[in-house]
Amino acid sequence: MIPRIAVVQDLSCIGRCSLGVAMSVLPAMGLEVAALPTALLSTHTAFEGFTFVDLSPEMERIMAHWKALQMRFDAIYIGYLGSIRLIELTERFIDTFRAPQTRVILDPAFGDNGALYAGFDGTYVARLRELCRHADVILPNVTEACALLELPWEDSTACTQRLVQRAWELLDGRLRNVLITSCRFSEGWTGLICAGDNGFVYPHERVALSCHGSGDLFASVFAGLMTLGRSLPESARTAADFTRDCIRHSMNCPDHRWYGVDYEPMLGELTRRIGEERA
Ligand code: PXL
Repeated sequence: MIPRIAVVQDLSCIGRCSLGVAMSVLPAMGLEVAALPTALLSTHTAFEGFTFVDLSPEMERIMAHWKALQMRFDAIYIGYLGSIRLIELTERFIDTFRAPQTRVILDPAFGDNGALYAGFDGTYVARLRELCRHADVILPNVTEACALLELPWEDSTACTQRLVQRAWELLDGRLRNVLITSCRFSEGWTGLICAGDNGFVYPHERVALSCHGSGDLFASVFAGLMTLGRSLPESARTAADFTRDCIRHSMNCPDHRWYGVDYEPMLGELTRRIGEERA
């Protein structure tokens, strides 16, 4: 049986992020995607003049239909939502479709580099903190983890150190693991810290390139591996290595900053790596 993963996030028509990434990466990993778009945008919100339509009315209709069909999901992967109403509906989605074995993976996706994305404020972050309690694992980057914990953000090892000490405070409700991405370790080293059950640290070499959408690529690969039954540390390391390799690949392309990571030539490699691990 091919595992089925529900993906709840926006569709940005340009800029390689969110559903666009999930719908190409997850099938390459052997998963069936049930796509639930939360919003439709002309581009992601870092482009000047983007259009945005909140799809919450349609999301309610889709959820009602899926409920009538008694749809079952092996995992639910949630990313960028876009409004308080969409957060509320996503909470309802989890309550309606979560079965005992369904893993719920949430990437808060509301900020980066010390700032919130366009259109978000403290009220949005506070409501999202509530949603985190309904997930098994959350994947904030350092900016998002600081905002969720109401800590000041800095691009520094001191900031990572503060998160190591405080991340456990987010473990509430069903939440068992907080996996923080783009942490700063010593000079030239970046990586992951994971608080919660079997916590760990995974430092790796920093690639000198900041690519929009790299968090979404990491989250898709991570969610896919978890759905395939891999352990959390293995899923995190494999997803981090793959994302880093794709960013390296993007070094040749001048458009990477806004148009996202050049991951397409690496999809075959992803399929191969997963097959090798399985063998
Ligand atoms: O990559 C995260 C993301 C997803 N979706 C939208 C975004 C962003 C980041 O800016 O704007 C619409």
